[in-house]
Amino acid sequence: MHKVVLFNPRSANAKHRIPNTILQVGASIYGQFEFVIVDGNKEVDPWQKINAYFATGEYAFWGCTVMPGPQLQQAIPFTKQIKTLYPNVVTVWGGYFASNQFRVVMESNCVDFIVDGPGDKAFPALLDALIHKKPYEFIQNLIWKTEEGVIIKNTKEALLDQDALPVLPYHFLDQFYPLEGYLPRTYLGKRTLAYHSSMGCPFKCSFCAVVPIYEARWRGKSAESIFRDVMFVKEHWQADAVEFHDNNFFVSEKRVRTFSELMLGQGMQWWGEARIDTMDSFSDETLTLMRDSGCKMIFFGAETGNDEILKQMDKGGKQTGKQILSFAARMHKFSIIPEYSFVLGMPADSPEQVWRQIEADISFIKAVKEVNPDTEIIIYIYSPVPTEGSDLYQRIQEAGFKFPETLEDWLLPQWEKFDLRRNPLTPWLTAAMVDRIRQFETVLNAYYPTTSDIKLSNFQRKTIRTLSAWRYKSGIYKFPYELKIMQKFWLRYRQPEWEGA
Ligand code: B12
Ligand code: SF4
Repeated sequence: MHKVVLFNPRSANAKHRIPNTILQVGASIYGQFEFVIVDGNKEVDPWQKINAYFATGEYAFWGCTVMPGPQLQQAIPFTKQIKTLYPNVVTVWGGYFASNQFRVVMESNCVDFIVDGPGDKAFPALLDALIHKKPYEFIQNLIWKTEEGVIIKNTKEALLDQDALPVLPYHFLDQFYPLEGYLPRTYLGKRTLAYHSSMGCPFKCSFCAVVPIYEARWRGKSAESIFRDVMFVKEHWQADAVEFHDNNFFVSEKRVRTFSELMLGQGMQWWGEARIDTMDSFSDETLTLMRDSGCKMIFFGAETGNDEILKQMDKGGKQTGKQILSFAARMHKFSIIPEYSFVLGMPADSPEQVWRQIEADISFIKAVKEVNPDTEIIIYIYSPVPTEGSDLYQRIQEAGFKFPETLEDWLLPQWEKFDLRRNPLTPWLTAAMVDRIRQFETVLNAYYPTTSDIKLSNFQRKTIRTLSAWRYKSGIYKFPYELKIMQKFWLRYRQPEWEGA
């Protein structure tokens, strides 16, 4: 028997979104190969279910998606266990961790194949080859190992026409886990749909995990297809808001305009991720249309106000500190909330220089809040991504940073925190620097409680703001215990690493 178990390891504590990765991988084999879906987010003990499937002897394939961080805590032990108990089962991994850390994954000997990038063609082709004993050695987007143990990375396929991909089998997923359980209440609406409308990104920021996989390529579904899918879920499961999980939803102004026109009057709020320089080139007319169609907030990688570092990050060369500030002010006019993410703690030539960069970014974030207090700020500590060949990667290696050398090491608590961009493990950052960044974040979140926190009353907002004012204004962020206590009980500012947007 040649059935497939598709697995989404646990990735969040609550408010689970539709597992779009597994859904799309499922779409690629739907109607061709029999498969089941196991979602670690929805199971108390997923192993029990997985083991029961394999114990029937009907299942020959294990397909697991893996992003860095907590997903590894199920992906690694379960895959190893399958290889031990069911050695004939073929194990296939895909996703950002599998692609970017392919050596360590293949050397673990528990993963037989990695689908490197989109699996829409590669996965059915691999299953077909293995079942019908055809050669798989030339399937594009595949990483495999020769009998001698040599790891081979096949060529990448051109990005497929996204409108020609099979439709997402929402009803099939619904048979395993009721779809309405994937439409959580968020600040956007009562039933929020997560949707992914494009693959890749046309840029090459040197710190970004998308670049090694997509190599500056991007292809999106048409506005009409997106609208069709959104309306399908609205009609069948009453979705009333949408989060676009694309790396870069706003690459094409034309696509955004058409989508916004289609969404007018639907009463659905929506959110997506964009670049500041791209969106700053959008016309006022487009921004107005976006707002009128329900676009409430947009996530931007602002990264830093330091032009020198922006250049190092290779943001495409167009984004500047000045533009980040003026764009925040521009968004204010259109009542679209910019959500700016900053990356603090980049490497520098000396510890003094690292400190100067951190302090400059803190002042810059305060300046952003000055021009548009509605701007939501997300602060990350820089966690390197292995973009081999980039100047930045060269620099972090020279500074003594090393990734784990075995798959098991990725399970250590310090690497899990690294993935969550909470504990950088980068040799140039001292504990005092990390504390300064985190303490500033605490004070900032208290002085400007986020608008997306739907549970906070006006009274609570005012109280916490008043209490934190002296710290925010004086720059004394040390030991903000009083704010921490209030935040623990009142504030639940968004933690995208666990909840998504
Ligand atoms: C939704 C999402 C989440 C959700 C969880 C999703 C889930 N699986 O349950 C939440 C919000 C919880 C989350 C958390 C995190 N995430 Co996340 N997440 C995403 C996001 C926005 C969308 C993923 C998605 O649905 N894609 C849609 C599908 C269709 O595309 P795809 O995943 O690429 O899948 C295709 C191929 O990769 C391949 N494929 C993938 N898996 C498999 C498996 C098999 C068997 C096969 C054959 C093929 C295959 O085929 C698919 C179809 O073509 C991506 C960014 C992005 N746009 O992809 C980031 C992203 C994957 N996350 C990322 C990160 C870093 C995290 C965090 C670790 C940290 C953080 N601060 O966000 C946390 C922690 C994760 C955890 N707790 O385990 C990074 C990974 C970067 C990296 N360094 O490798 C990304 C790329 C965002 C980014 N640009 O930084 N995330
Ligand atoms: S624009 Fe965003 S998604 Fe694209 S390469 Fe840069 S950081 Fe990555």
